[in-house]
Formats: sequence, C-alpha cells, structure tokens
Amino acid sequence: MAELPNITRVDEAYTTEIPQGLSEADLVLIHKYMKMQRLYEERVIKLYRQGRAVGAVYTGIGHEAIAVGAAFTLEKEDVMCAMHRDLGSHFVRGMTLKRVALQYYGRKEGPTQGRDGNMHFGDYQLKNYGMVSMLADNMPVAAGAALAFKIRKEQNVALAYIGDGTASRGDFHEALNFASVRNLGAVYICENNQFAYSTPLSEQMNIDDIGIRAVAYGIPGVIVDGNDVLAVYKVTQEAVDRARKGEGPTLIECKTMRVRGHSEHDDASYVPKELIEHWLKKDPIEQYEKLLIEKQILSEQKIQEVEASINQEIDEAIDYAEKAPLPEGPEALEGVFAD
Ligand SMILES: Cc1ncc(C[n+]2csc(CCOP(=O)(O)OP(=O)(O)O)c2C)c(N)n1
Repeated sequence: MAELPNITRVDEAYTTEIPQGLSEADLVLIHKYMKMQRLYEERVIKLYRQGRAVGAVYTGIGHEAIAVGAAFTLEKEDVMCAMHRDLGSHFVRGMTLKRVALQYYGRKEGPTQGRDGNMHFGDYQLKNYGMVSMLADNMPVAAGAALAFKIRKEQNVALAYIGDGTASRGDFHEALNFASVRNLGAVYICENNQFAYSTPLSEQMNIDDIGIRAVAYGIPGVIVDGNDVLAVYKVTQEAVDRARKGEGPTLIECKTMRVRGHSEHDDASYVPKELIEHWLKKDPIEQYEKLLIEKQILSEQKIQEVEASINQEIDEAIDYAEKAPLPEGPEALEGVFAD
C-alpha cells in the first residue's frame, strides 16, 4: 500500500535494537513497570470476583507496552493524561501500588479520596491529570496544557492516551486541529485495541488505520505495533522530541487487542476467539522478556525474583487499603467547588 505523505508505518517485525537513550537499567525498569501493571490487574480481577474491590474493573492486560513505553519518554515536568488501560503509565511517573490499591478500594487516602474506585484517577503532584470519564475530553485538556507551556515558553510536552472508539468523538478532531493550528507540543497515543466496548472498528469507521487521520490535520501520523514496547518507546520519543523543539503535535496509532472484556463484568463473547488467541501469542510482556533474556539483561531467575517482589508489594498494598478508612459522607463535596 502506498504511504501517505506524512504517515509512517513502522515495520511490524519485533524490535531487537535498543533505542538510543535507553540504558540497561532503563530496560529493566520498563520491564518492572509492565509487570507491575499485569500482576496488579490480575490480582484486582480476583479481588473483584471475591467482591472485595469496589466499582468496575477495567484492565489494560495486553496494553502494557503502550502504557509504559510511551510514558517512559516523558520528563517530570511534562503532563500526562492517561486512559483506563494505562495503569503502567502511572507507575512510570511515580504512582505507588499502595495509592492505586487505596483508589480501587474507594478509600479516603486514595488519589480521588474515595470518590471513585477504578482507573478514573490522576495525581496533580505527579503531573498526571485525572482521567476524564467523558472519552476524548482528555485530548483538548492535553492541548490546553501544551498551550499553557507554549505561552509560558516552557519546553514541556503534554501526552494523552485515547482508544479507537474515542477517535470517533468530535473532541478527537477538534483537539488535533487546534493542536496543529497552534503548533502545540502535544503527543496523542491512540490505543487501537479493535473494539470499543462491543463495537468492532469496522462498524465505527471505514478505514483500517486511525493514524492516517493525521493527514487531515497536517501533522505527522505514525502507525506502530502496540505490543512492541521498544517500538512504542522509539516512535513516542521522536514525537516528544519534536514537540519539545516546538515542531508541533503527532498522532501515534498503536495497534493492539483488548484480550479481555471491556471490563470484568463483560465476557467478550462477541469477540472472535481466534482473534484473541492470535494476539495472546504476541503478548507484550512475554515478547519483551524473551528479548531481555536473549540480550542477557534479565534471566528467568531474575524475572521470578522481580515477580515475587512485586507480588509482595501488592500484598502489602491490598492489606493496607483494606484496613484504611472510607471517606465520611460530607467529604464528598470537598474540592468539588472552588472556595
Ligand atoms: C463520551 C463517552 N461516551 C461513552 C462512554 C462510555 N464508555 C466508556 S469506555 C467506552 C469504550 C471506549 O472504547 P475505546 O475508546 O476504543 O477504548 P477501549 O475501552 O477499547 O480501550 C465507552 C463507550 C464514555 N465514557 N464517554
């Protein structure tokens, strides 16, 4: 297929070359954050089934390469607007398992002080703006943050994650257009997991690649394998560098698959089994571990140690959260209105 002018389609072969700027310690950290997301989410599924975690449980199982690979390119002063499949991105930016557990238990000490019980959270201290439940609205928010950086002459970047269904909303187009016209330092990561709840991509748009929509806004579009963490890192780093230099926004489409239901109440029976099986073979963590073992950066034994240490941290976080107090009723209004 002929390439469109400013669209880059990254070769699908799994990346084996280490992108510039990543040390061995970085590679190990990337693995740890991906594993933290996976192990925490697998645990929370069990807690949900036991009736212990409150609210809906959305996981990003299979999305870890996108969540971690893209967030790993950011500096502390940059802004991140995550979505509901990006738990790992919060870990990259300094969120702790303990605070995440407090959030899932709706506890007063948690990031939303018990106002919500799942991935709808952020942390202003860490410059992770709260997840906006109205999908696509985090895109104009990121554009606004990038506009503020521009006005203040700060070379920071705003990165927002969105889904394929999100790309069907008006705010998606308005934000891309605004960011382009104002030449803002925004990076948009579209996690195309092929389903928006029960709606397959083919029933919501007549194109295969969401990344090509960048053409209409005169900005670069990139299409990359979202299960290849080093590829996601590399293309996001390039977009972040451009944004930091004042060269404007980028739309990056990361192809992946939602290998579970929309959330844990949904058995995804409407998704063809072969499709899930195909993508499970491309598991982002398994592929990355294979590469790290081949490059002698990690060993099977070291991976087991990493898992054991994360699991222990999860045990402690859950234990702490289960014993922590819930908010009192009147506290629900605190921080809702300006004083
Ligand atoms: C504006 C808006 N419409 C509907 C919803 C309800 N909703 C929450 S997640 C979701 C599916 C979103 O699909 P996608 O953007 O592809 O992300 P995914 O969940 O597949 O990762 C929907 C419809 C919402 N949160 N906001």
